[in-house]
Amino acid sequence: MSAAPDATVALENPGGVAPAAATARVASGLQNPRGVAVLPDGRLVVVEAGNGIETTDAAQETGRVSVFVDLNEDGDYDDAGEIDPIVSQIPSYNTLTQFGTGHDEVGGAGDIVSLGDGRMLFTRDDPAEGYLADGRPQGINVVELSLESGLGDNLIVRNATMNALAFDDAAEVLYVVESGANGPIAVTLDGTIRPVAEFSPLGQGQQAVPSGIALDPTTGDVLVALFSGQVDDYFGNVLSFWPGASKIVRVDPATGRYSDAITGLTTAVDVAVDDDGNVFVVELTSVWPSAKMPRDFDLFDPDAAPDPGGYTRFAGSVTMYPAVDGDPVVLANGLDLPTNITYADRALYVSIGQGTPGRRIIGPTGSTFITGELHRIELE
Ligand SMILES: [Ca+2]
Ligand SMILES: [Ca+2]
Ligand SMILES: [Ca+2]
Repeated sequence: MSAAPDATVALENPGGVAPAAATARVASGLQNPRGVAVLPDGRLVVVEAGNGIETTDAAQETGRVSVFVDLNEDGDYDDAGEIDPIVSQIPSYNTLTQFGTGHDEVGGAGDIVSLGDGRMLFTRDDPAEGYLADGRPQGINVVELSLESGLGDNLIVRNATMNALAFDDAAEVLYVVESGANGPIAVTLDGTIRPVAEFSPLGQGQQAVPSGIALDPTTGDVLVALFSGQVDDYFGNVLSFWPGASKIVRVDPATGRYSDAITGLTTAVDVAVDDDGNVFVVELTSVWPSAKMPRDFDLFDPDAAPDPGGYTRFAGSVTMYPAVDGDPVVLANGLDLPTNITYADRALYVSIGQGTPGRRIIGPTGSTFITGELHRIELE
């Protein structure tokens, strides 16, 4: 596996070379789109974390899981009736107001996987839901969902936000990465949990926060995106990440042994693998962290200054790392804070636009607003 390209290459495309794949925006006006599952019949199931407004009125909650169908077959999901919510009113929150992270980052429902028979599993994250008798926060769970019977039971309840899921259909094992544990867990469909590995800290001693996970169908390995935890800079300021420290690790789930697969990344936030073992990495942004937001920033004030929200916007990318020899290929760049990637049937689905929907930001051509979008990258 080759080293990562220079981040400036991904951002600027020197020589005017266009990204090496056709990208189309297939849905817009979403509220923090996250995980995408592709059903056997080709329909998409898309999770939206919502708008981040914390409310005690369940009817006002904005997280949802929807089936996306291209009814008029024009290649997108923006036409009437093409987005059909199957679970709505899922709690949503903003990490800025909830935890003072300095980022305009919405939490709630997150990743989703299809089990291949109409059943799915997705993550929920509601810090306001309270605690179980044993002290665990009951709002952080993986829950079952079925096209036939709707929302099911919790498969597991955990202590910290679960960032991503991958499902091995042959073994019927779910792999989960959590922000509070620096390694994946394996979960059987009866809810039995086995820790798989625990990663060492990254290059500057920061936590190896896993943000994305995928199964390599050619080897049975699990690939994990390590985003980087907070780290001090030269001046003692706390940075959200350290450019170059982020990486993809390859884990053998049987032994827990792991090794670096792709290093030198800036903000690897999710990873996907195709049937030939080519690896696709989505980076949230390609440049140094922008200034953090004050915790009391009014995210819903239409007159507030156009703050990026802690991460430089319109600098995200998708890069392919060939399974066999070959240089990395930038497939898309200039994306506005992408968070998730899913591979299916020679296409990649990329979820874009983290932050408070409708909040004013500066885009490549001036003032604009945060909007959630789903992009599809066609592979050859
Ligand atoms: Ca359509
Ligand atoms: Ca359309
Ligand atoms: Ca993913």
